Amino acid sequence: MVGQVEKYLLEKIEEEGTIHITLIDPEKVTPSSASHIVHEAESCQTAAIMVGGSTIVSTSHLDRVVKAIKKTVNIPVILFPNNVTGISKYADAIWFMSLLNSSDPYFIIGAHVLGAPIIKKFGLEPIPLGYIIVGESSAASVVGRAVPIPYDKPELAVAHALVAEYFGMRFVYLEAGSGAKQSVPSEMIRMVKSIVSLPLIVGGGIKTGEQVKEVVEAGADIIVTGNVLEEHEVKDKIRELVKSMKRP
Ligand code: 1GP
Repeated sequence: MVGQVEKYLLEKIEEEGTIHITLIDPEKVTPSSASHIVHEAESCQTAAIMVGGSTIVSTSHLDRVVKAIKKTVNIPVILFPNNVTGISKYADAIWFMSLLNSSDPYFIIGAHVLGAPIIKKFGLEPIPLGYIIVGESSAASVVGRAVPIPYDKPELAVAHALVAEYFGMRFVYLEAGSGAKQSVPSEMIRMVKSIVSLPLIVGGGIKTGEQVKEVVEAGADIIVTGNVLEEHEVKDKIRELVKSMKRP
């Protein structure tokens, strides 16, 4: 069943063409620095907040960060877990994400079996997502034991994204890895978008308005940025990114 947060995302995409989501890596923030970032991000029209990272963080710290974010913003807070430890009862929803190009069944289905009853108990809204890691080796690919899809093999990204669609997942995410030197290539985005009918999320290494424009023109429905907001004055950066989102 499609829940409220998913409905909200789909309506926003329908209205605005492409939307921006701000990613907070709980390992890199305190509750108060996270509050500062999301406050500025919401005022610059980011559509939602995602919370998660590739490496280890204690669930109690995650809880404190999510609570602080929830207290600060009205937009939805969606968990982006790397493992069962990435679940917090204080969020609104969780990407129920399968790492489709992992070579380890734990990241495709295993963690999910452990996490599903917790998600049910906490009343979180699960949003089924096919997660695909592309490009060079990254923290996400190492932790998730993924075989990243080479930048110049867009047809392999299409094949994986089709699996997400045929399995009944409702979003697909092309991930270049946080802080990636090269973001997901336009050709790959374009090819996935033209063949697969799921809403397409793109993230990893997007830092400038110019890059945002390219990703939007290639067909992304959701753009996720994290790193760049930790390195810059948040408001100026998000303004630059969100301003570049309007579809041509
Ligand atoms: C990482 O796609 C996200 O999971 C965002 O990447 O931190 O490079 O913006 P950045």
